Amino acid sequence: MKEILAQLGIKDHNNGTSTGNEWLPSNGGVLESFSPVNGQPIATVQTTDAAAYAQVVATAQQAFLQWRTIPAPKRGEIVRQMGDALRTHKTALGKLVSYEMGKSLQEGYGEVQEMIDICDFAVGLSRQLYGLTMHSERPLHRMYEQWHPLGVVGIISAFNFPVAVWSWNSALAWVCGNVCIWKPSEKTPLCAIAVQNIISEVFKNNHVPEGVCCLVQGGRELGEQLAADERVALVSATGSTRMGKAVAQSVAARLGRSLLELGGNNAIIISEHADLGIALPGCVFGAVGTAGQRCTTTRRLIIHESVYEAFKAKLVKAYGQLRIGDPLNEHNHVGPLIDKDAVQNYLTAIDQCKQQGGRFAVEGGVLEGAGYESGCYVKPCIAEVDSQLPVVQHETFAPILYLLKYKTIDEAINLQNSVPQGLSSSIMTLNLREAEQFLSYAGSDCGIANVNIGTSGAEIGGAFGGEKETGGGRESGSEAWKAYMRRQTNTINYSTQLPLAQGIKFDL
Ligand code: UN1
Repeated sequence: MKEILAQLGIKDHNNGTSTGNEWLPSNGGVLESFSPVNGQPIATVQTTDAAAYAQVVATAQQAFLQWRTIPAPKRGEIVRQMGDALRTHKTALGKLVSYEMGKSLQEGYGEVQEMIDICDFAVGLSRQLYGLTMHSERPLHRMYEQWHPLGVVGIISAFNFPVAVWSWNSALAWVCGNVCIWKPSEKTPLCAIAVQNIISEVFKNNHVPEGVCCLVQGGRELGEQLAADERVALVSATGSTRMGKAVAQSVAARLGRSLLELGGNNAIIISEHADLGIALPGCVFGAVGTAGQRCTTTRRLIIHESVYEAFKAKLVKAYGQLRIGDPLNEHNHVGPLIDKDAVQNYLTAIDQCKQQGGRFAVEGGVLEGAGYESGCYVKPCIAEVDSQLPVVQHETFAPILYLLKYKTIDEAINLQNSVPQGLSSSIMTLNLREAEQFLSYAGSDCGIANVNIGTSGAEIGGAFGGEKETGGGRESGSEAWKAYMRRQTNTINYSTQLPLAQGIKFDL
């Protein structure tokens, strides 16, 4: 790992604040990053103090005035080079993601691949920031709309996707003409430094001014500062619903814009018409991948009563074959949770589930002994519940899967929707009628609804996000770019008269 850290420009003690190429001195507190893989400290990061924060925001504001003058396709060309730089560093960065966050190496590489994919998407987008033209009701008038950049975009990202979620936001924000200030999770500060080192090189080669690509590091207070800062036009925040509500209130109080991507409580309906052969890997990967720490993780299976016992047996068998251990060893399926607090939350949820009447088909527990010294490795577990108990309504960021039984498709859809969150959902069925019902206005209430694939692992081409407590934001593909721009309606009169709309007469 030492070699990888050196390759990515990470030292034992790092400055955490950057305006691009420059790293600013700061007297903020120190974050120490520990790897959940082995519990060892990796390196420290100096957090951003008030003076450094002030300098970052002022530099970003200044940079915006220049960056917005660069034509969008030219900004896209810089983002294209960013994708190439990420291709070059994919292995090293993927390994660091795996080591600092604890996800499997394959998923670490997959995360960097998502960054590359969104760069490619953004390059094309840079020539497609389309506005509509309208027919005016007045003669010799023309109406159209333009999309202009917003200014400074603040990006608050979570530990579970320490680099990809930032890139979904920043790649789009940049081609749209904005400048970005990134506050990564305080649990994965080194991944952010590595990315800053990779990206700033590209920006330097293209003579981009300081301030387009900024990094600040710190805890909750720093996030609150960004949210409350009226100079930050848009705050895009990914994380818990608790955090999202605080950000939303603070941004709304100043009538700023927020884009929220918060908790999920994702379910897969396993119909009696399902192909159980494909349902099984979809459910198991969804539930245990990233050790249950994706916002798209499968947390509930809603299974038709006629296939319930058979499918449960398949799940129990598959869980028995899971290899839990060092995520950098490609042989393992499941790595550690991020830290001991997460382990505590997992244990608390298991206790609550038992108290509320849940029965465990696969028992949980914390692993001990050789290879598990960090204390962060837990057993993915499966609980059978008769109804959506309070613990089932809540998102526990850990590999706990709840099984529910249903009789009719209406009942299944109702169960799927009867939680506060609304991110991702799936149905496993070969029956066209129920698949279409699930996708209809009367079906899933989530931002993502799939048929015959699981709830996690969304591609970047679609808009990513969800409803209700998930926050309503959409990131990544489709028309998500519009959240990073302001729409301006333009009416141009090329006549010799001044007719008023709505037929109003105003003769002088
Ligand atoms: C997240 O967990 O915050 O759909 C993002 C997925 C990934 C992204 C998850 N592409 O599982």
